Amino acid sequence: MTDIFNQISEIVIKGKWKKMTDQVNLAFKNNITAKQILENGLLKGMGVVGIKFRDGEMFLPEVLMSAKAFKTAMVLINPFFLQGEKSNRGKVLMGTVKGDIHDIGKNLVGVMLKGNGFEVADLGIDASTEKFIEWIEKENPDIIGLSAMLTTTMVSIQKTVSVLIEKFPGKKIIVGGAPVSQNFADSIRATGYAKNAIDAVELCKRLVL
Ligand code: B12
Repeated sequence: MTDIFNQISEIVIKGKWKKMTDQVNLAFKNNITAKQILENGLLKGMGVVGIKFRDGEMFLPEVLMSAKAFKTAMVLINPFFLQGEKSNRGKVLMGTVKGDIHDIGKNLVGVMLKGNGFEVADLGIDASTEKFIEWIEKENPDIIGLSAMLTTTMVSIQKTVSVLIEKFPGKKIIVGGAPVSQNFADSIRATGYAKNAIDAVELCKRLVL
């Protein structure tokens, strides 16, 4: 079992995405759950990628391949997360802010929310404030979720949130992503913050009560 997790993790680290499907299927054959694949294989591997990238041991093209490997596995495990509750708890609009193209975390939050009875609208990456406004008017979500993974794009979160608070008073706005914290969320007057997808689900459940 440990070996299968290590293999999945290695595939992410080495970016050997073509090998991912076989490995995930092997994990399923061994009764390993989607949650275990995610936590013990994929996230572990991406954690190592993050460290190697930070330390200059991995470069952008390699990290892109790692992201591709991660996403290949997500396509296979997503259906298991989506089998959860069928109730309609409300709608969440998710987007990655202007200047930022990271979407793995945002997508994971979206999948977990869907599996817990939320409807999710996804406006994608590198989204301007105008795009958020357009989508809010179109989708009328109960909660708006903004993701940022770069210290530089925390400014985009701040800018967008301040406009959204003015334009849609009372709308619930949540923020997240690696450089984001509860303190930052409080300082920009966001309604909430969560550090990962599991906590994001709990946060959204509380907000729609
Ligand atoms: C994969 C990756 C990439 C991929 C992204 C592929 C993709 N489609 O997403 C690529 C190769 C494209 C990339 C590019 C870059 N990256 Co990059 N990347 C990463 C890496 C290694 C992993 C991110 C990831 O997917 N993690 C796994 C997911 C599951 O976790 P997560 O994203 O944190 O999401 C969870 C939580 O944060 C939270 N969450 C996320 N969003 C939201 C939203 C809400 C509302 C809520 C409630 C919660 C929430 O829940 C999620 C699920 O649990 C990180 C390292 C790291 N430590 O994060 C660097 C990292 C984020 N990247 C970094 C950098 C510098 C870059 C580049 C600028 C590099 C360059 N020189 O060009 C570019 C930026 C391009 C751009 N304009 O955005 C730095 C940022 C440093 C900083 N402090 O600003 C990091 C931290 C790496 C490092 N240590 O140096 N990157």
